[in-house]
Amino acid sequence: MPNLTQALADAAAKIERTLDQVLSPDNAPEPRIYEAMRYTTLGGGKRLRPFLVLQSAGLFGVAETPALRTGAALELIHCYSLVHDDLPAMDDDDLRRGKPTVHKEFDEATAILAGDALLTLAFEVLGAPETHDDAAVRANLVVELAKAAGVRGMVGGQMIDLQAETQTLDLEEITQLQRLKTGALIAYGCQAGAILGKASAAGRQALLDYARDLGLAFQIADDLLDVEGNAEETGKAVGKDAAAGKETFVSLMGVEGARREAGRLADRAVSRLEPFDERADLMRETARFVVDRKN
Ligand code: GRG
Repeated sequence: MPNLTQALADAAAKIERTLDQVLSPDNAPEPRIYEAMRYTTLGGGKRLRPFLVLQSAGLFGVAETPALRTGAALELIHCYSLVHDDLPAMDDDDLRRGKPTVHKEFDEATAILAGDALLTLAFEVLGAPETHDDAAVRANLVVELAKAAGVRGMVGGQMIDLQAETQTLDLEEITQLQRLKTGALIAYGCQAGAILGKASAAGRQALLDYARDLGLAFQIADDLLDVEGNAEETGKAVGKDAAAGKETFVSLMGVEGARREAGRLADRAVSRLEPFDERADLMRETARFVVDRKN
């Protein structure tokens, strides 16, 4: 069985090449916007979301190019969200993936435009015939990504998060917030392979159930890193939630309680993959990885 660390590194290298291709500045009207898009997208990040696309695609025998292009589109959306989240009007962060954030390296207006351009490029990539020869599959990929990234997904979760600065949320509300803000893109990564491979409804549902637990476990680990991690390892500022007085899984459950809950969710995520054979082993390992990660 391939080792997860090696598999993540191999997938990241392939995704890097695909992102480099789709971010090629050929015929760019203005090089600066491409510089900012490439600065924020290339050469960093765990590439966990595209990894999930590649793994779920592997369960259904999907060819490499469709999986890589779908994974790259998802990573473009993730990168856009990080650029906008780091802006002064949102989280106001200076450090991301171990280097200055886009508005620090370039300027605020360029960061807004680079985020907008990454968001729209994602849909251009998915809609192109190279992504899948069946137009219905491409349409499904586009619609599901729009839902995951938009008001019923990540953007909706971010809005609740902004409001949480002035009101106290309970565990149920935090769970709902995080299912949208972080969980929706992770869920897209897990179901993308099923869409590409025209899988049965049952296969797609099993992956969505896995993703629901994985996404929450991932977010609890993120909250733990904000308390216990350091900027050197995480590549971003830590201690921000407590400084902002925000409720998180850790503030509500305590460090030990949060760690236990992340472990429980990871175990349940693994059990959701029961219908799949050993081709799902790396997804099983991924559930452990997201709770044990240091960045
Ligand atoms: C601005 C529309 C809009 C949304 C922002 C995702 C998000 C919503 C903000 C990011 C803030 C944040 C730190 C969220 C916690 C979970 C998360 C998305 C962490 C970063 O993802 P990783 O750990 O990062 O996969 P890398 O750099 O490895 O890709």
